[in-house]
Amino acid sequence: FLSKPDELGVVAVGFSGGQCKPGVDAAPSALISSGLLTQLHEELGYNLNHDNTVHSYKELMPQIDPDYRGMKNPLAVSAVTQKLSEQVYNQAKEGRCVLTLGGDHSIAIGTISGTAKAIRERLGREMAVIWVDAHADINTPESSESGNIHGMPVAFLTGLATEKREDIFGWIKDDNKISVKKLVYIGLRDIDRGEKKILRDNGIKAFSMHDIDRHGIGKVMDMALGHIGNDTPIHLSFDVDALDPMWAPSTGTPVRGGLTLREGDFIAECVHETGSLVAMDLVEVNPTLEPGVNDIGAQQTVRAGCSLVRCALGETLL
Ligand code: HAR
Ligand code: MN
Ligand code: MN
Ligand code: MN
Repeated sequence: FLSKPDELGVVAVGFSGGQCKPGVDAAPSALISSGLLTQLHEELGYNLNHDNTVHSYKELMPQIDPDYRGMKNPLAVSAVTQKLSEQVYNQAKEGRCVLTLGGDHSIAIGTISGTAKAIRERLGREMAVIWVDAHADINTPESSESGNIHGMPVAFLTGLATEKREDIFGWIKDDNKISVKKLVYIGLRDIDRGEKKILRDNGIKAFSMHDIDRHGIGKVMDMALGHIGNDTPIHLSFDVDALDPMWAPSTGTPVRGGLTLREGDFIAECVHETGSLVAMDLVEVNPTLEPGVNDIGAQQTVRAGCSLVRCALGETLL
């Protein structure tokens, strides 16, 4: 194992400023209320390092936050992810695997930048990122049509987007970044034209739903992990919208034709089996959307999210 096998860092991030729909900030509390942390402790035996706080970072929110290079809420997203980066770094540098419960996917700017730096210092290694998502989230501020920063985290983390202003992601230094060569996507099916060009021009490894249909999820995981290479530290960033809306309807931008719950769990299990998982994000659960009768859609999505996390942390080991 590249992290202490029985220790887990937990960071709960109730943040929704990377996109426009309220509610995704309520996900950490919903996941925790449904018993996720208790299960990780009592059933999987982890010693949890958690401050028992769902961070909303209200103290970091600016009074006014005008669009900048087309980005919405740039100061807030930058300030929150900078603080989160430090929290995740502090957990990872102790040798703990770090679980972050989001929040929208902009928070990956904080989590990945924090783990990347800690892993460089602790292991002298560059880590890989497995990004499981319907979307590539690799827009630059200029290529983005929405201005929502949750569609841009990968661009800032790989250095494909840069900004000098320290208060708008200029705090992301080289040791916080990841290489496009060590990035692998799984589950893509809704990619903007500008993003397709970025993926092509940079030769980024991506397994779309088409690839999963063609080869099956088993072969796709062999290829994805083969691309990363043995013994490479892995940060798994899991957007619940990678799952088909049949399994995870309560998310801000659902896209039909996605992963089954079993395929999602299988991805997480395969990453666990490598022994190289150093961090996981679970993002974009929005328990206030698709409430339906008795909140069935929200409950289903929360349950799916809990299952993905347990699988990545070793639940199905025989
Ligand atoms: N690509 C679109 C954009 O940049 C939509 C992104 C939707 N993103 C997420 N994260 N839900 O994966 O705005
Ligand atoms: Mn916390
Ligand atoms: Mn995403
Ligand atoms: Mn997505």
